Amino acid sequence: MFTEIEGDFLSGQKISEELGCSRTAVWKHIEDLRQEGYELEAVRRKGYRIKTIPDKISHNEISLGLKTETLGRKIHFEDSVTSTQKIAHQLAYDGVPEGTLVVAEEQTSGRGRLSRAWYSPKYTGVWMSLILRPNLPPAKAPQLTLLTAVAITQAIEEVTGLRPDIKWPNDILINKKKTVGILTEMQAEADKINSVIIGMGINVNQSLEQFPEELHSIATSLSIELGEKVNRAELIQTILMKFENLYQKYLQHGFYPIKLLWESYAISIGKRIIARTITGTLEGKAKGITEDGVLMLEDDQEVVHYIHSADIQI
Ligand code: BT5
Repeated sequence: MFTEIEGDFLSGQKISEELGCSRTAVWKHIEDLRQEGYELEAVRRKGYRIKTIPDKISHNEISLGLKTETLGRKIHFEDSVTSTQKIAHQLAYDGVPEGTLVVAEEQTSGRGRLSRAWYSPKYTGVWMSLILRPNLPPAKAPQLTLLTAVAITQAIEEVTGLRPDIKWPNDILINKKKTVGILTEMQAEADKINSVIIGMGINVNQSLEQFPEELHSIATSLSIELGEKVNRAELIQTILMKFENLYQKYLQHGFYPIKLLWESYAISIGKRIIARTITGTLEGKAKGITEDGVLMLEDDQEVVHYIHSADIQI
């Protein structure tokens, strides 16, 4: 209906008559459209008007002009999935080549670490999983989370000019609010990685109202911070370029060059932090990361603890 009237107001009464539903149902439909990325203006006595339609991306937009050698050379592009991780796990198991990328416009059960939910509304973010097949022992996989954080940070800087901070191990923050979450999983044998599946969730064009209430004080998107919309396809291409560059460096020279870059973006090093691990809570100064990407925390008794996985409060 809205497409027929091109930018004019449509009254709630008219919508309910034409669709044959109640005014409450109309309101519900309007909310659904908002959730889908439509920006609607509501004016008393006039009704509703569409201000902007959702900005969709396509497989072609990502792959045309992509200059990488291996990353993203095969893309599985989906409109709606439960989780790109789930699809990527199956593809990895089926033997797809390194660099295969799964991208979705929406995830209905996006997930974070420890099965937490990752909120992934339609047409607003970058929700993707990259499959790698490095010839490395499983203990090295956490380094790839840090490498990913550097690649995404560099890409955000290049595309938006914003200056993100990395919070160990898997968050990227802008103005102290979470903008990106990374989830690294793998399929491995005792001493050999078969595949690493790197999930990347980036809040790009959500407005604050598009976040659920409980995330308002802790999350943000690139467009909120920048004050304008960001081209998601361009961001994906730039991430893949930066990633490939760092990954080649990493495979040739090891983690050290990546560690230096990571440290230049890290927010918590040298500061007092609280680390919540599955075995308990530790408080002290973040001294840095080891050559393997493990966090070193010095407590008030000057004992250094090596932390492999935790939620960090700064
Ligand atoms: C993460 O977990 O930060 C990893 C998120 C990885 C998401 C990507 S999207 C593509 C791929 N497919 C998936 O299914 N997942 C990956 P964690 O550190 O556990 O943080 C999870 C917490 O972040 C939640 O408990 C919320 O508090 C918060 N959160 C959820 N959705 C968010 C969002 N969109 N933006 C910011 N914070 C969010």
